[in-house]
Amino acid sequence: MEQGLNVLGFSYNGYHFSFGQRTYIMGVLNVTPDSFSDGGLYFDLDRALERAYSMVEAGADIIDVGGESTRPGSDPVPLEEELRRVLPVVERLARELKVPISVDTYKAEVARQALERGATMINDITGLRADPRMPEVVARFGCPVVVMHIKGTPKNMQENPTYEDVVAEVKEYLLEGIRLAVEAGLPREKVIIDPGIGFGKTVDHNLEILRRLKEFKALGQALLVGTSRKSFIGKLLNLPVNERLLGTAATVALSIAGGADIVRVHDVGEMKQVVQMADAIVRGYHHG
Ligand code: 8Y7
Repeated sequence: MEQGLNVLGFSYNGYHFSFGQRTYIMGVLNVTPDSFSDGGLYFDLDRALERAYSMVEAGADIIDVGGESTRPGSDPVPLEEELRRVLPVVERLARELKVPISVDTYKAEVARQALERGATMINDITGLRADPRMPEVVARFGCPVVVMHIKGTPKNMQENPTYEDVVAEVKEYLLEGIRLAVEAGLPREKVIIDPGIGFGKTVDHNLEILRRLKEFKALGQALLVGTSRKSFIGKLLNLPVNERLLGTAATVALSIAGGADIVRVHDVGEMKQVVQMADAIVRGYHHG
């Protein structure tokens, strides 16, 4: 079935989501120490807020706040530290911004406290597997949740990932994540699925997922894709992380052609142009 004839809609926390009409842009807001010059003893709240405001100005529909780096090889962050990084930012942004706040966490306690402070969405890179309490938390609030596929952990995921059929295995994992959420009582339409580009995948796995993206749409859920500046682009183009804008643009355009409903990006202003063009071509949607 054509996208756009099949609109997935719901409201939560005063925000309405209507997937299928146009592509939503999720802007990345890292609140990890390496993002800041002071080495992490003290987070510059105002700098994080500035960055969020500028992404909204540039066209972000959602701001994704994350307190743990999940780059390959990175270590987990203790609960207390993650709460300390994330909660003040969430509280201020939820009060001051006119777009919904997503919280990138796999810890149920972080999710619970962030949702109490006004967050609208939870982005779980483990697809509800890391913390057995996560399904009940998102179900109790009735908030949208991103169920992402990962093979392994951020620490070890890039150590020789193998699949018989990467799309089949990722789909199975996402189906189980949907089941966990629905079983806990969350309405199915609030589960957003994500194949987890770069999370336990080789360059060829990532390319095959993007090539076969439409197969994920068959699960009937809204679809998020995060390719922004990722290492598969760097490896293909032989470019460092600060020179991957055009490579990212190509993946964003093709993700939308493949049925993505949300794209998670760092360079919001630039990708807004890509999204507008792709939405006009793919969906016949003209951004205002
Ligand atoms: C993704 C993500 C990251 C992604 C979702 C990076 C937190 C790595 N990537 N969440 N997070 N999807 N849902 O390079 O692809 O931004 S972190």
